[in-house]
Amino acid sequence: AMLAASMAFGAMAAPPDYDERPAKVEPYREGWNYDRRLVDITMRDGVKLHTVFLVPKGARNAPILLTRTPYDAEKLTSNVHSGNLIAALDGYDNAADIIVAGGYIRVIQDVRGKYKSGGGYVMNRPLVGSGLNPTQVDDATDTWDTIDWLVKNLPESNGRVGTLGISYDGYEPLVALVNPHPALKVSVPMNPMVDGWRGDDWFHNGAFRQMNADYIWEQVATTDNSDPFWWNSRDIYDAFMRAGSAGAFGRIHGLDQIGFWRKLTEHPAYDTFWQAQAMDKILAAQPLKVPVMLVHSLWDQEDIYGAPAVYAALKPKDTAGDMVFLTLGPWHHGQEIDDGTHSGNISWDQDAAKWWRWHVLAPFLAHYLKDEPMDVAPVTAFQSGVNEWRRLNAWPERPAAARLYLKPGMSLGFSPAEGAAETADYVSDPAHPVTFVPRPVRPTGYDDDHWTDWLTTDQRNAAARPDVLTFTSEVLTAPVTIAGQPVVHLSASTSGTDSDWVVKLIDVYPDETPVRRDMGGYQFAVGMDIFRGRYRQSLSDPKPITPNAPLAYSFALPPANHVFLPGHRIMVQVQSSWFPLYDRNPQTFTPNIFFAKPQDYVKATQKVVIAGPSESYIELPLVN
Ligand code: PG9
Repeated sequence: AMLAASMAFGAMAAPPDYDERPAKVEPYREGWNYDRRLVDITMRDGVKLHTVFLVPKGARNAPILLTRTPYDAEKLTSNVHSGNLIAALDGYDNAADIIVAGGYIRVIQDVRGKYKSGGGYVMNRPLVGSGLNPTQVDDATDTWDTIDWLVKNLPESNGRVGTLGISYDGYEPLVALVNPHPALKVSVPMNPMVDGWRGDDWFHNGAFRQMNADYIWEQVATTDNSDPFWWNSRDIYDAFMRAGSAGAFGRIHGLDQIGFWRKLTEHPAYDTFWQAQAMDKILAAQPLKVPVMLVHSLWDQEDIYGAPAVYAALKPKDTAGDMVFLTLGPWHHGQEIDDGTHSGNISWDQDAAKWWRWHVLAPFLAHYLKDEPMDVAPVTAFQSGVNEWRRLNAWPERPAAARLYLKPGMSLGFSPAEGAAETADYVSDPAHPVTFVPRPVRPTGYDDDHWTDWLTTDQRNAAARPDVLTFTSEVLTAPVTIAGQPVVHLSASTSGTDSDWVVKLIDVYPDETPVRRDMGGYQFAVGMDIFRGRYRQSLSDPKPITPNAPLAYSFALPPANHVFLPGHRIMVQVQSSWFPLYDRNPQTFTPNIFFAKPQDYVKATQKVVIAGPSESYIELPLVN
């Protein structure tokens, strides 16, 4: 009987589904202080870009602040689904306090090919005319078309647009400067991606920043970043060490499916692929039409190269001195819109981000977008050590000229060592690389906080290793002030045929410190960077290193605006790996390190010259 009934039921036509969802809803918005609008703006090639508008209630003659992002415009503008704009905006890219106080119309747009925008996605889409973009559209044309739509379709606006953003979103205000729309009145690139090979996200002087693997997968594999990268290991040190080379890691994790990953592996050297995209080079060749403030974080763990490089490229064009501005803040990547009281264990004795937002960013934007007066110095630079903001007329304040020598007795001094040639030696073993932070190493990100402030972590962990050379000055009896980019001049040999050199300039705190007793002896890095030895003679044409011959390696450290206080010491550390942030140098020259074979990874004896005709030194931009 049951079977018969079910068969009979099956034979009946199933009733149509029903749906309780209304065709359209009018959400309750009583008390909201802004209107939220979603518009898909059509670009010149017909592609529609998804754009979020947050228009303060009653806005009239209000300027527009535009951010273009690959990180989900809708998410960025509803971090707290709130009727109060300052809450909705709070988070990445939004200096919410001064945007709301300034009465700006906030516009955030998904870049082409991401989230709800149409079109194709290309990581930092190269500009039309770069030789790398086969189309007639790029982020510059998309920005132009967007601004043109905004000023023609936003009756609440005063027809003036500013662009600002952090990181990738800081790259966008830079490309907006190429053939800028006439309504673009100011640009504030914050911690921008500028040159992915020299010193921003992808490489530093040729050493590959492999820990961005998850970002590349999540950013490119899906339009909405919906497929999380699977590390298959809690301590990603193990994930990378087990794989061997970065290329092998990519193959294991499916990254070969990603076009951008393949481009990285095909362009390990500073070739045209990288040089044609370098925004400092591109903007150096452009007329200066829009006032711009480059915003740099002195402890930027992601884009520590870009802002100073663009400033150096543009400043010579600013003959009247009123178009190109620079901020150097005591921040990690993007911290300028957050709590600026400290970076990791280092306290700034004030909220250095809030001060900057209200005393520099707010008047700077208001001047160009609302004709308000401003008194912003060409360079606003935080002087760490004394922890005070400085108004400077130019940057660097001093050229790197004072030689701090690495000397016998693992000492440092401003005069070279006398006597016969001498070296300080260590064995660099790729099977036991120096880590950039203590293990377990977690993925980059802002949940596990070791990544955000890792540049200010205590360097004593490294100093304790036999494969890290540590040179230390006497206790200072007078301040030593630097204001510029130190330049490393290492004279060193390796028993291998390739090698990485990591050099760190460190402020060593007194053994006993008041108030913050835990900071006694802290080794606070003022500037650190890595250089891949194969590029010693040419960044674009790598060559094997002659084994066991002392050779010269020169490279700049990031900008520093620091006072080594009396009672402190200056320290320099030298090592040959920085894992797993950077891929390991096998220390055997191979055509492409991405595809080094297990047998290429060999121990090498490193000898740093510390006395004799070619001893090593760091040129410091010494103020006193
Ligand atoms: N500069 C950040 C980033 C870019 C690429 C890889 C990893 C990080 C950023 O845009 O947030």
